[in-house]
Amino acid sequence: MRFAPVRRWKSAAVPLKGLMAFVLLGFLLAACGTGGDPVLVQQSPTSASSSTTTTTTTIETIAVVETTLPSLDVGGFAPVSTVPVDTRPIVIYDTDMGPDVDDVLALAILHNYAGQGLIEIGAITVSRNSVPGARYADVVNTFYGRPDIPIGIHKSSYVKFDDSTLFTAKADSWSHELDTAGLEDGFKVQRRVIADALEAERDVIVVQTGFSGNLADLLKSEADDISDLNGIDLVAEAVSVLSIMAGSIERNMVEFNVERDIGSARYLFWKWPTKLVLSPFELGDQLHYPYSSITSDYNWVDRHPVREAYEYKNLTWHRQVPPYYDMKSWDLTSVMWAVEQDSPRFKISEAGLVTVGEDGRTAFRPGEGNGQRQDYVLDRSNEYSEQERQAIIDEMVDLVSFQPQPDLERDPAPDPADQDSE
Ligand SMILES: [Ca+2]
Repeated sequence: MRFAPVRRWKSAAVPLKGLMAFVLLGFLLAACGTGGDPVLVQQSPTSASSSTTTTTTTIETIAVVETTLPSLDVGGFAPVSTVPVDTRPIVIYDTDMGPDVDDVLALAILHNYAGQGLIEIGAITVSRNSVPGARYADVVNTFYGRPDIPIGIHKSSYVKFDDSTLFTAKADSWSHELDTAGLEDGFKVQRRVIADALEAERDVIVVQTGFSGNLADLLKSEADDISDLNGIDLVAEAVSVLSIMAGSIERNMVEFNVERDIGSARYLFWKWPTKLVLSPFELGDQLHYPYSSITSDYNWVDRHPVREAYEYKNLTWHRQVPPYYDMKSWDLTSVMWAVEQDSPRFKISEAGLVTVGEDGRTAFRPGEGNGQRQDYVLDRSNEYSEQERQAIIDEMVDLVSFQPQPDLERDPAPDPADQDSE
């Protein structure tokens, strides 16, 4: 809600009414899901053409519906971007997907941004050797109508979690299709997405909200059949920024994402060649996604992968409101900053350098650089007023829980056979 898209994106040339209708159609279709199956938010021109009247705007890749769709509350969201599809930044989301639930909410936000036309989700790479983690990412992608997003995992990871104890175990209960036997190493998936983007002259943004194994392997990678460039050169050529949730600046602690794979984190922070923006532990720690939103904002569909992940387990480190909790929103901050870079919502430090010590402790050295890049830190929450902090939380809630208006919620789901009679 209430943010200005990144400045490099041109302002809207398509009538707002049509744009809003396009957004609304997607969520109308989402509301038409059946029973307990995942619903699909169709975004393609093909899906838009299911309406009786369609008009193709000057943006040839977006078909805008000019019908009398019910009015939906779109909160304070920006209208759909008119940035042509083939020039939108491509986001690679690298996530541990499982040990904590903020990754799921962060992924939902990416789908919201993609639905607004602000970005394209290029790939999801799981920074654990976890098929269930990959599957839950695919569940979320399928739920939001993007079942074909490439997914990779960190096969050589030594980070161990028992997925049977995590929400990722729930992936079995969702209908989705993922070639688990064919899952590739995350760095290879990343190489392919970046190489394709480079050829197409498109910007890539990388968001990391887990461990650093995939990105360290990417930087160590050599030229191959995917690209003639090694990993560092490939990143330097095509990736504008790494937005990363990791580390602690204010506290004398080793943050979880770093602690589980210190070697990879040290390599990443040593070698990453382009701009890096760090969301430290302290920021998300003070931004609590309200559990009351989970119980009230997701009931427009029988099953919602965000709600189910959130409620799967009582995670004690989040506990605010028993028996569940207001979730500390670490990973959401890095996703939001990655796409809303010019928004005044987040305060950002002066340029400097983030380093990771042998013990995993992170430090920020203002004014320094490593000859290749300079880093920035999203300011800690104690530098925000209560009003500013609440504004971020409100935006998080809007971004994650985007939904049809109550009049649609009350309507029974249409018979799927009717939808096929277009
Ligand atoms: Ca995470």
